[in-house]
Amino acid sequence: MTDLAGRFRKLWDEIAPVGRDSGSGGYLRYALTEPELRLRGWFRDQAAHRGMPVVEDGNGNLFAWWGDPEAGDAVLTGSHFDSVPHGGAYDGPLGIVSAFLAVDELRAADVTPTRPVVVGAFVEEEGGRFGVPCLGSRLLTGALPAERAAVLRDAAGVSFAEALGHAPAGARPELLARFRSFVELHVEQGRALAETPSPVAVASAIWPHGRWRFDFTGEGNHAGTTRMADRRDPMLTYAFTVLAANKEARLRGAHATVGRVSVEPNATNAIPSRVSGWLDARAAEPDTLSGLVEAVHDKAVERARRDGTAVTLTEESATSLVAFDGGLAERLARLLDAPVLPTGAGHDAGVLSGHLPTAMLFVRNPSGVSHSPAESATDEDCAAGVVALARVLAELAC
Ligand code: HGY
Ligand code: MN
Ligand code: MN
Ligand code: MN
Repeated sequence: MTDLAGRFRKLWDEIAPVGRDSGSGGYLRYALTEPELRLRGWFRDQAAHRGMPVVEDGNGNLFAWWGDPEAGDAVLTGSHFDSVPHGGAYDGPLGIVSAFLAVDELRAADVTPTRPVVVGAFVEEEGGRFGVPCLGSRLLTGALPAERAAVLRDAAGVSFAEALGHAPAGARPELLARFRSFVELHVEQGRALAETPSPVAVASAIWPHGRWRFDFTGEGNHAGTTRMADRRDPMLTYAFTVLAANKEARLRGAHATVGRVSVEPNATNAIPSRVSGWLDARAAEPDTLSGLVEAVHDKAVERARRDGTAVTLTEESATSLVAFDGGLAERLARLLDAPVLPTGAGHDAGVLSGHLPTAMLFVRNPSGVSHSPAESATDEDCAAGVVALARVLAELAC
């Protein structure tokens, strides 16, 4: 194992146990809950250890500065700590650990950037607790108003403002203006690199994607005494809609997932009165995505008529096509001699790309699996990611 791979493993092992579920082996690191708060504490310790003052933006995002925290023209890197339920170890934290190690690499090589280098940790990127993905970066950039974020509630009814301990500050244009570029390193969420000799890739684009909530309502009733012909069962309409989403996505070469459902009253011996299902839909082109969602909605309405149920559709969040700064991506791909890949996964980099030149680096994931305990990356490839990030930071900050 190379020295850097050893140093990566040593730092990685400091956070690996935090929030890990002993049953599934996955991570339960919801934003601002005990495990994620411990990781934020670890972030502060790492920054302090490197003499990097931490600036908070009032929205739950942390920024550790190598250089004058009052100065501008800074190169931002970093990612997020939070996970999906039982998520993988690398999605998010890899970008933060790699950023601190990349700073160490530059310092060890006596590279002194002429611009500040900032390591960021964005809050609630997955939307796993408050339901809106990239909540922290959307607040920082003004994409989401503070008053809307403040009242978002988790499953226990705790609001984002309560979890944060204060009302979110909302847009911080004066802080955002102090960053000249953003580079997010992230574990690859797919297997494109697994089939190549390259441990690292540069991102070209993020597919348009979004989350829609389907609410199916019918008539709650007794499972044992209600004749089948007399039922208005929303579970039937829901089930049909899931199958329709799968079929319509395949027809379009798009991705559709219904991974979350809630049922009322959720009793074995009661026909549901309401079923809600969350559709995560993604496609390479915006028109394909809107066509997919529309087709699924039409099929759901048609089926609801047959079932005597009703269906409403609510868009919860949507992200348009993110085409990363092509010149920057090509420049970094040449610098690193790395392939350029699109992704179907959303990232804070997607939000920031509307405000400053933004790039992403992907680190090979042999399993290709993500949002699951099976997510993987080797120490050697993670070390290669650190070297690549250090080279990019030297290229952009010197
Ligand atoms: O859901 C996503 O695409 C990202 O991993 N948050
Ligand atoms: Mn994720
Ligand atoms: Mn992520
Ligand atoms: Mn992400």
